[in-house]
Amino acid sequence: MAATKPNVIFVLGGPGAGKGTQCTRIAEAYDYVHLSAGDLLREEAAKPDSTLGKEINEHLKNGSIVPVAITCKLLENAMKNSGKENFLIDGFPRNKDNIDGWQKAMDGKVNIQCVLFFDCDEKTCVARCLERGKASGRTDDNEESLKKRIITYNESTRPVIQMYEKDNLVKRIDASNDVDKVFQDVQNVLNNIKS
Ligand code: UP5
Ligand code: MG
Repeated sequence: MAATKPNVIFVLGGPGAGKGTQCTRIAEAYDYVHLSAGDLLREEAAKPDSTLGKEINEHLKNGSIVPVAITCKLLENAMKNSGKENFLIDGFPRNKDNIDGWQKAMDGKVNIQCVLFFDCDEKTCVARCLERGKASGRTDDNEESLKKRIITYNESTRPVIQMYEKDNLVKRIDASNDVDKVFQDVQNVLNNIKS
C-alpha cells in the first residue's frame, strides 16, 4: 500500500444480487482491485494445509458469518499484496461485528469512498443463485443454504447498509435490471465519486 490512504468502496447486496459480476466490470474499466471476501474465504478453505478450512466451510454452507478476525486478515493481506491503492471490497462488512473488527484493524488507514448497494428482490436473487448452482460447485448455491443466506442478509447485513445510509455513504443501484443497465448505473455513480 502506498503512503497515501488507500480508497475503499464497500460493495453490498443480497446473495446473487450481482456484486461479483459488477465488480469484475468495474475492475476492467476503472483502476480498482476487486477483493471478494467470499472468494478469499473459499480460497483459504480450499488450501490443503489450511487450519481454518473446516470452520470456514461450515459457515459457508450455513450462510452464517465467519469470525471477523479471519475475514479481515485475508482482506488486509490481499490489499497489501496487491501493491495498489483503490479497492472494491465485495461482500464485507456483513454485520456489526464485521464493522467493529474492520475499524479496529483499519481505522484511519483507509478512505471509505462509498458503499455500492446492489438492491435486488429476494426472488430474483434466489433464482440467479440456483441457476448458477447448476455449474458453480459452490456448496451454498442450493435451496437450503439460500434460505439461511437470505435470513442472514436480512437480519445482519441490511442493518449495516442502514447504518452507512445515516453517514450518507450509500449509493443504491437497482440490481434487478440486466447486467449492462446495472453497469450503466454503476458508472454514473463512480464517475461522480470524490477520491
Ligand atoms: N447475474 C449477475 N447479475 C445479473 C443480472 N443483472 N441479471 C441476470 N443475472 C445476473 O451473480 C450471481 C449470478 O447471477 C451469476 O450467475 C451471474 O451471472 C448472475 P454474482 O455476481 O455472483 O452475485 P453476487 O452478489 O456476487 O452473489 P454471491 O452469491 O457471491 O453473494 P453472497 O453475498 O451470497 O456470497 P459471498 O461469496 O459474498 O459470501 C458467501 C459466504 O461467505 C457468506 O454466506 C458467508 O458465509 C461468507 N462470508 C463471510 O462470512 N464474511 C464475509 O465478509 C463474506 C462472506
Ligand atoms: Mg459474489
